[in-house]
Amino acid sequence: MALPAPLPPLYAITDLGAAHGQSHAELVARLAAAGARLIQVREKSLPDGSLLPDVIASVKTARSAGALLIVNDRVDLALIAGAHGVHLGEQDLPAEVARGLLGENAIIGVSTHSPAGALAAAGAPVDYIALGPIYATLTKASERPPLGPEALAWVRSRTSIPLVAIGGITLEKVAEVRKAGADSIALISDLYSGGDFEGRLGQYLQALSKA
Ligand code: TZP
Ligand code: MG
Repeated sequence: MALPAPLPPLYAITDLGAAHGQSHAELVARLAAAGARLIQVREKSLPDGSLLPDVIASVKTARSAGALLIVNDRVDLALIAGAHGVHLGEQDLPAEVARGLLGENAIIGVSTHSPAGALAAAGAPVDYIALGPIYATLTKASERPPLGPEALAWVRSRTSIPLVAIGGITLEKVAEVRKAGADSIALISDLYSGGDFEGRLGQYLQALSKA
């Protein structure tokens, strides 16, 4: 499995809602230029056929910038585009099936929503586990209550698999989630909400270098 150790501490996720008409690939280029080394293309609305050229361009852009490009949900697009990997949720293909399609060198991550679920997922052929929401978030409409950093700590004390914290993370929470055992923090809303996401990303990288 081709995940670098340690996992890049910042996991930037694309959001076309914040992109003001830019494509995922344009966002990927700007995120990578600002220092992101692990980037996920997350697209919940566009159909596969419309998204494919953007994913192909995103992979090309990320590769030339030395960043890893992970595709959310869509294993087929990841395979066609030669992405570094996929991020799977409960509604997506099982990790075992994605592994069979993408091969041993692909990076496969999964979303989990409880400490027990995260621990169970560590038994699947995955390279990292995302756990969330850690804090309250508006990005993903869901009834799920925030798990708190203690959920990360619980999982961290029971498995050594790379852990990604997601959901409601802000700059002020970086030290807390890192202390709880997150190898990486995944960001959407707090990255884009201020308008200057490259500047915000720089602030995160600086905070992460100390946490
Ligand atoms: N899963 C749980 S929260 C979330 C996903 C994909 C979105 C990211 O959260 P935020 O609060 O926008 O950084
Ligand atoms: Mg999904």
